[in-house]
Amino acid sequence: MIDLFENENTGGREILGMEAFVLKGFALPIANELLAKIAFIQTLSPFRHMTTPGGHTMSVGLTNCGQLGWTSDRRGYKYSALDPATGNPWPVMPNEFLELAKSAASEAGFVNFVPDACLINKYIPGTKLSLHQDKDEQDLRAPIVSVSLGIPAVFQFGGFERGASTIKVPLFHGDVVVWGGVDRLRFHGILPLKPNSHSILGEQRINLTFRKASPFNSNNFNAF
Ligand code: MD6
Ligand code: FE
Repeated sequence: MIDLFENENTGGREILGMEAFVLKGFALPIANELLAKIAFIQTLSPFRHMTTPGGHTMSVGLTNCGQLGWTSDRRGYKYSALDPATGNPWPVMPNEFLELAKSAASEAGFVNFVPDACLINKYIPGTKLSLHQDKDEQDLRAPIVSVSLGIPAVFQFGGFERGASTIKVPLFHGDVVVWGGVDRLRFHGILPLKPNSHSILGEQRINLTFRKASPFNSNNFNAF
């Protein structure tokens, strides 16, 4: 099926919580640049399906860029400076990525966000991401900035326990979710993607998730 309206609406914001927002279409002006950088990154660190500690193969394909990359295997989840598939450092985070993440964070009220990790997830129709909390980062005061590209997905946004009720939020090409503060540890996930096709990406959704994975360090402040 082809979407005539790939971006439901642009320019507004949707409030998901006290400190959680969808910035509609925020990344649209630079979406093509982001896609070009992703195409380059995957030549250095290809998308792969990681194994969860429970022994399942993730349906999401993933890679990373930045100083630290999120990885999973039978031993658990962790951030690592090296790509376990290549033994090399993860590709450098492009400046466009960094600037987008900083400006989206400040738009949502989080000043001084400097991500050191960008997880890049690839979905095809049928792919899902089960409800989870993002808690592998050491400085939970930093927000998370999540950029949706390609075909739409339904984001589930819940409470602080897995069983709590969730709201369902459609995310379109160019939408950016920013969340932190009191909402930082909410459970969330992506429902199985419906068959669809995007004019540029085809039958794919790519999600960029920016985090600050390293511990709090006062040297990170450069206000003076
Ligand atoms: C995704 N996102 O949108 C998966 N986590 O593909 C996440 O897991 C996520 O969008 C934390 C904050 C925002 C997110
Ligand atoms: Fe997450």
